[in-house]
Amino acid sequence: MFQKILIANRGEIAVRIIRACREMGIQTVAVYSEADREALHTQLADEAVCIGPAPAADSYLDMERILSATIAAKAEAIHPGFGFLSENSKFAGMCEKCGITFIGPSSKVIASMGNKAEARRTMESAGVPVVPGTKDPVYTTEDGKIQADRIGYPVMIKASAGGGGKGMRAAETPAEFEENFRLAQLEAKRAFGDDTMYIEKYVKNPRHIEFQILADRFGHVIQLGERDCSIQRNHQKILEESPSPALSQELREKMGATAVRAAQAAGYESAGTIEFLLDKNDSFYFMEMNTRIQVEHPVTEMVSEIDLIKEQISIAAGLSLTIRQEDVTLRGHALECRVNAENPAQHFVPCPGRLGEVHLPGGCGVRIDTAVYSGYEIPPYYDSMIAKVIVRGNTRAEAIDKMKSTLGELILEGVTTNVDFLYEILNDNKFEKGEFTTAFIEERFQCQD
Ligand code: MV4
Repeated sequence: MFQKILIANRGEIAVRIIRACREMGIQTVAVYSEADREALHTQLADEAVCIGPAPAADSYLDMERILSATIAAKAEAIHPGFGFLSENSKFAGMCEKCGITFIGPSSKVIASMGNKAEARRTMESAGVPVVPGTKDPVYTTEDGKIQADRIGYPVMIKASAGGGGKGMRAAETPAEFEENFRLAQLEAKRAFGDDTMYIEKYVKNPRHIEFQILADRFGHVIQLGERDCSIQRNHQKILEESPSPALSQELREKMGATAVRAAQAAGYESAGTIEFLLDKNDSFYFMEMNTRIQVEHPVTEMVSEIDLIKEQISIAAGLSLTIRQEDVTLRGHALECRVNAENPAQHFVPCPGRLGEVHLPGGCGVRIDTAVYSGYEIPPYYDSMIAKVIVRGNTRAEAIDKMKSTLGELILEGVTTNVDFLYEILNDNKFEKGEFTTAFIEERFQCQD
């Protein structure tokens, strides 16, 4: 096992990783920006290294500085968490060259799943269902138009280098195609320096269902059930749950087996997620594979009682998975609410600032993943998510009630948060019935901008 790991992240996920390392007897090195001197991860780690100024580009995204800190501290591995460098194949490759273990899949697998058109091809070849669409890259409006006519409208225009909804635009009719293709391609060129596009049939108001995977280097691949992440706004998830209220046991098993096949086709190692769209007829399609630990991983931990960060670290250390598929038992129902320092009344504008009194709830089946404390100043440079409230109940109804009670006990003085907005979701009739799609927030609140 590793003796020392550097955590190339901040906030609640850095704290989460420090805790897992401590339980495993692994020493931890935090890295922090000048804005994070007082941050909890900086204080909780065994060692802490300042890696630069507040803007992420000069600190948490600075690959050389992070590698230097790793070598100087004599850490053997880097845990990238999510966001920042977690899906950066160049960084993973640099770690490989330096003899540092990147806790995640190989740089090659990150690159091949990061190219969404290539991932789509890999999955299609492995018999994993994909949305009808293009096989070859599309570079021009003219070619795109021919492909869209063949697929049939409406279509979705996507950037190969995109993902998570970036560089993506729908075209409902041929008349809309040219402009939307040009806009999506321009966005892709600007954001990724890559204007390779692909086109798919548009799936109307799908549900977002993702399966948690664990895979070791010996070819063992298991799945830990699904998370329903349909409650989102502008591709930012707000509330996640497991199991999905939309799946029958039969469909769950079919999708789970497909997710395992998808991970095998990718040659995957580490914790990862297979994202599917599910349409109203219960047809499901591979969308993307996320090669990182995800924000919403605690939802799976609550129903599986498996510590995904510990498993991810063990796998990276070269250990064989000790959990077999038949050992995985998913019990009860878990919900996660993302608490953001933002103002829903002002287009969800971020509201950083100094917290006053903070009270974090507790109780049976209640988990709070956060890095804030009374008097902590939320810096304006990073994500506005300040806490994840996760609950587990024996039933979905119990989990919803528990979430309401828990949010009711949460005190975060000094900043505006989305907690009241979360209540509105939890109190919604359609949500309570489990009848929602990715269009839920837009339809219910008319707040997509
Ligand atoms: C789609 C789609 C409809 N049809 N692809 C957005 C994120 C990315 N992972 C895939 N996304 C979508 N791809 C086709 N062919 C609708 C979405 C989509 C979506 C997907 C998951 C969760 C929320 C979403 C919100 C809007 C659109």
